[in-house]
Amino acid sequence: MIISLLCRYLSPRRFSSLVQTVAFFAGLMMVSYLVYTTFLAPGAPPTATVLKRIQRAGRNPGDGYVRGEGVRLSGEEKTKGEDDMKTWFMNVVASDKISLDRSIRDARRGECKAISYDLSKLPRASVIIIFTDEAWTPLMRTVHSVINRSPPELLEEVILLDDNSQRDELKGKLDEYVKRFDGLVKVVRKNVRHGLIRAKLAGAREATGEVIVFLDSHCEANHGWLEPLVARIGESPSAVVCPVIDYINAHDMQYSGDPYAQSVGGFTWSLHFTWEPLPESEKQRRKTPTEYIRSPTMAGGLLAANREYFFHVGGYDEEMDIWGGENLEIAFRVWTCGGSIEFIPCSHVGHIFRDGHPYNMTGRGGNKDVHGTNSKRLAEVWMDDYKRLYYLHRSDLKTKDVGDLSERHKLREKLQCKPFKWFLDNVAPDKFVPDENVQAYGMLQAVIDGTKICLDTLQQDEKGSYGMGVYYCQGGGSSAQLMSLAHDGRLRRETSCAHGVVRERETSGTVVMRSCREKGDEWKRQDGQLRHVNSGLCLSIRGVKSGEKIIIEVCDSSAPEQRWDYSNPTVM
Ligand code: LR7
Ligand code: MN
Repeated sequence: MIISLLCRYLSPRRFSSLVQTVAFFAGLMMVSYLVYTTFLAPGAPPTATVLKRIQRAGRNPGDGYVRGEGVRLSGEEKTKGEDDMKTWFMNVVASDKISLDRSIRDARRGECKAISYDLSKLPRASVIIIFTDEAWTPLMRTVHSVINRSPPELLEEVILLDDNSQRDELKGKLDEYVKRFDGLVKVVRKNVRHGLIRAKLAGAREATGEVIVFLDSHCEANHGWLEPLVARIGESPSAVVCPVIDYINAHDMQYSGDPYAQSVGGFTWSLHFTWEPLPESEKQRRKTPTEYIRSPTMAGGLLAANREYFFHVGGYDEEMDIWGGENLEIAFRVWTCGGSIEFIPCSHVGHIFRDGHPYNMTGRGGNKDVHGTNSKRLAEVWMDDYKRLYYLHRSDLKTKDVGDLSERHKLREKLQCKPFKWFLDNVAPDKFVPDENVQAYGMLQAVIDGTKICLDTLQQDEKGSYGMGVYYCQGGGSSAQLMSLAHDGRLRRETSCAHGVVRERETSGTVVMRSCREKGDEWKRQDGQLRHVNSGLCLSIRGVKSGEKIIIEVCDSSAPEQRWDYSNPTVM
């Protein structure tokens, strides 16, 4: 009825001009809506078109260094670059030579490249980059690589968390620079030094994405890095996931990535992070090479988590200062409180590995041992009685006040987290516990003319191979003198195992400690002697003085030089 009235009233001419007017206003509204949502609306996520424009606007002119090639310097620049190594622990001259948008090789294996993701179904991510006085080009290359290599659909925002940097260019110039990213990159400043642990927390608190991703401020995101991270978190929100960390050489910025990398994270009882080979159990469990890898621990810098889960499971320990410890803490905590730490083989991110810290490492109250005190906090809260193994290395910290732990204890209680022993048995079964399930443990000592002498590492670097020595026994159990005779017959320390080395046609030899990843020789305890099974020779200190290397020689059960006692033997 209304329509027929309208039709009668409207002549064809009038009708078409009305349609035109309506269409004009509708068009105007649509355009202004688009302009508003894409450019002006506060906090609106970037659309694909906006991100592409940002990517183009951000681009820096190319240079000769493509595909992640290293920079070769000469003359004055070379000298200047070498000086940089002393102050920055990276060659800033070299970094400055490379485009912020340099190309790098796709470090993924073929199977990874073949996966296609339904981006509309994946959670979006806030990428948090924390920094304190980082050099300009490594920092901005991190930002550019993230923007260039993230699908717009998945990138909520990039948060640059400035942990009280003092250098001028990280102030006004930075604020000015990020304007080209149209609000996608936010700079958040802390005017008191937070240290990296509180800085990460502060960044996470600013984030709005369903997923948060942390990066160090000298990284380069590789091709397709983000999709597999957020996909895994979408599938399993309690998985805290890490990309494969590719290597960027601090001397020349050369990028190298191994598509077949398959390490997992481990730890030492002195609470440092280690890389370990893929455990047999994971080899069995995984059906495809693209599947996630369960890892006992993580390196710490590069990780992604569901934001709500991250806070639910306790974020980080707010009282940890400056650097260190938070990486093992989050790993022990997440695993024992019901989540998992996983490495995602299809996600690669490069990191510039530096030999030192180009910033002040002194914590609150002049604390010069932030790694030690942070680690004590984690040992006290998460390791139950196994903290004893940390104190073996750091007996000086036993009585040290490391601040209030009650909040963290409460968290563990609230989340009903499993004991550390569960972690050892189920997550890190290959980790050697020196004083559990062994034939004997303690200081191996011989007595010569009334003087006690003990097997001792003689302060040698235990990472490589080294000759085992002897030294006057140190009461109280110096960690350098502790040895275990494991159930498998290996005479060993945390990671190194004793091998007997005898030259052909000789009747005595030396004892060399080598990584226990090699099979390792068998030793037998017999009537107070320690016999090296392969050679049939016995451990002896004949002719060996304190500070010298131990020997093996023809067994003689009456020789006091071959009589070994475990002081504090824990024979089980
Ligand atoms: O007080 C500080 N405030 C900060 O914001 C000290 C540092 N930082 C920033 C710093 O600018 C950098 O972006 O924190 C980040 C990490 O500092 P780095 O690069 O000096 O640390 P790192 O790479 O030597 O250390 C590793 O272990 C640390 C332990 O606390 C952190 O977990 C780092 O994030 C971690 N980095 C990685 O895991 C990268 C891969 C290395 C490997 C293997
Ligand atoms: Mn780093």
